[in-house]
Amino acid sequence: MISIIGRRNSANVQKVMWTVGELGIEYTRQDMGGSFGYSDEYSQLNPNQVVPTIRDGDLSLWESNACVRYLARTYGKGSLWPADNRTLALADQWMEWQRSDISSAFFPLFQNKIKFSADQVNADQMTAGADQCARLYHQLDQHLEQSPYLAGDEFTMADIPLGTITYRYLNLDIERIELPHVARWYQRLCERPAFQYHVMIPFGANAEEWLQEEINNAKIQ
Ligand SMILES: N[C@@H](CCC(=O)N[C@@H](CS)C(=O)NCC(=O)O)C(=O)O
Repeated sequence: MISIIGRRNSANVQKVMWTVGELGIEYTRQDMGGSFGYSDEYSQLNPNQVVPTIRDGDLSLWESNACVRYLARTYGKGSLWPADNRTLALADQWMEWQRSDISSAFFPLFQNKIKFSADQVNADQMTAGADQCARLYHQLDQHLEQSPYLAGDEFTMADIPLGTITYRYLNLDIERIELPHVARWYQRLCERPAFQYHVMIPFGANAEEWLQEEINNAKIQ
């Protein structure tokens, strides 16, 4: 039984939840972070004061993409974890790109648009994030013109981190450039029950609604 610790409305937690959902692994999830705060016991497991952390037997692991890789490699060889090294390397590349480029562009956009109260909003930061996302998603769109999934013809772990952020990006009330190939890939993700259940959950339109959704999702497995 895998234990996942982190609030259900965290994108980094959702990556891990989606992964266990795809793999059909038994799990329990415990609320932590955000309005739930951090227990002393959790801080011993993860000194970064962020979520998620997972536990599998006596292993305790943090960093969401490392958790996705661990679960895919341990429980999904030949499916989420590609069997050949070339596909594996490409999967890794897109996961790194999500963690570095996409994350640093999207985070300020999402924080300012949804999570910050009016007096905290930094309009310049939000515009810069939106411009950066447009540039990166255009690049992603060009890649997905050639390839149905990020690492090739099949769905792999690579699609999970970027798919999770893309749900949020495409559902933000902002102007976006046309992304026909991203849209087709995203539509395929939307057909997956584990994506629907763990990722496609409302996140509200402002700080108050965000918090309400966090509370609404408490205890849901
Ligand atoms: N690099 C870390 C980042 C984790 C992270 O920043 N998580 C956010 C939620 S998405 C968090 O814990 N924020 C503080 C909180 O929720 O209390 C990872 O990928 O796991």
